Amino acid sequence: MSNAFILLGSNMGDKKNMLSNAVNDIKKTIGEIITKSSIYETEPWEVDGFQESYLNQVIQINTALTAKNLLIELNKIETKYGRNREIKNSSRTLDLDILFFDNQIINNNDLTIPHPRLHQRNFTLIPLMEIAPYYIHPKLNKNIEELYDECKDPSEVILLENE
Ligand code: PH2
Ligand code: MG
Ligand code: MG
Repeated sequence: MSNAFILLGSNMGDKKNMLSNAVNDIKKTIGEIITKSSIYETEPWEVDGFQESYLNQVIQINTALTAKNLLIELNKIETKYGRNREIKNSSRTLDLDILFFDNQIINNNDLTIPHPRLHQRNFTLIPLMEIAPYYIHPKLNKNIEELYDECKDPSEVILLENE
């Protein structure tokens, strides 16, 4: 069994419903959900032109899949909810990114683990810090709290109530 952290994001349509449908699909096709962060409303980060705010959430899972097969299954769930990948960083119904996969370091064309930008973004660090503040980044050798303290991203991340 492997342990993985996944970032969920949505900024189109019924965003909150999208995240909960994705969590249910992950449970069915990928593995057990160990922990879920709250849902946060986050300012669009490094996108061109106007975009709606995002909802982001991080979950921790156990899975029997390899990292490569996990990516394939996550892509299927994104496609099921209408994700269209033509334009980089365009608005999306659902984005599922692998942040960590055990302590593996992977650098392939289609898969980089740990996620290469996770330490630069409040929208990832804040939900991750809620559920795993002392988890050590296997490449940077710092924990999530330390990475957040060093992160210079000024963008706003707001805890959604009733989560
Ligand atoms: N995802 C991106 C680009 N910008 N901004 C926020 N707030 N949340 C995201 O999930 C996000 C983003 C590319 O995947
Ligand atoms: Mg993605
Ligand atoms: Mg992404």
